[in-house]
Amino acid sequence: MLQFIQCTEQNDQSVRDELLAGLSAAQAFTSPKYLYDALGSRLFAAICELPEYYPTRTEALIFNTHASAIALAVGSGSTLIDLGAGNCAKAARLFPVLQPVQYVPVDISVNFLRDALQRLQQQFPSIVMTGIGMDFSHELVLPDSVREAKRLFFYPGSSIGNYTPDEALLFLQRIRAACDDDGGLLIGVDLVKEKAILDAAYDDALGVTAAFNLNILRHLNHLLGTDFDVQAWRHRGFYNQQASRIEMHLEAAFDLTVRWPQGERRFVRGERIHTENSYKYTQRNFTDLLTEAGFGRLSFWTDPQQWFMVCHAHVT
Ligand code: AVJ
Repeated sequence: MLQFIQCTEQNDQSVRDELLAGLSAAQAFTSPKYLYDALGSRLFAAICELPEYYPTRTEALIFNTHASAIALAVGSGSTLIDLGAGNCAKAARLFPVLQPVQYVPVDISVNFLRDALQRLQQQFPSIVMTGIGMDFSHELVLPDSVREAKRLFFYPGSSIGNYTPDEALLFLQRIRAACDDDGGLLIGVDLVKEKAILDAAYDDALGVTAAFNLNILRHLNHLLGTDFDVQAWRHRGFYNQQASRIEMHLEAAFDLTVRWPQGERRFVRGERIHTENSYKYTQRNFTDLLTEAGFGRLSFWTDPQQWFMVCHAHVT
């Protein structure tokens, strides 16, 4: 059984208003979700292949190494809800291990899910599949066709790092609220580590992360009618140790003005647009966050270097 549901529609005007407010702010910023247009998604996939970008491959290693322990903690027969599923590949690799009865990939547009989910349904005909289009950063209310029993939210890749710790708590509380007493969470979290390793992961030698960051300017030109010249901007990606986060910025190479149909913004040389934060956690402070959000009975798995962690939590 295969079904697709678009729950929330993105409104073009509210997207424009939100983006222009960020660009016009004293400290200009954009939400990291605008990094992922069609080309941005491909550049992110290329980042995941880079030697410097350890999270994707380290998380995969943890899932492979600890598959049976993870299966034991999670239990079979879950309703597997995959937040930010994209091509559904990470979850699909876990089907034989987790044996879910229903698979529910969620992404911003249900159209991103169609091809991948149709193929998966043929490969796994006994799993009920329900593709959902929803911006789950705003709300997390699932349609009735998503079984309420044994909901297991799956949030891999350390995407939680894009939220500030306060926002991450609210987000985890929203997941908690979407679960019955038998629900849980399987999440991948990037860990605090030596600055040189983190700096390299977000400013790689080939310049793929630079291209990924700069590409947001092309996306903005498309969405807003701005006249950003990609050549006039430099990628900055570095670990801020005080804040336990990677910061990505775009920095003006010289004084310039960006214009759009109803306005403009001047940037002086060296002025930045903040495009992303990626918070890094310790096992201790992530445990505190989960506990405060209403989760308990925690299990953690990590790699030999303790660079990345996969965590399972039951609701309490
Ligand atoms: C998709 C948010 C997990 O923070 O590592 C990769 C995005 N940005 N390189 C991350 C990203 C620059 C990635 N997340």
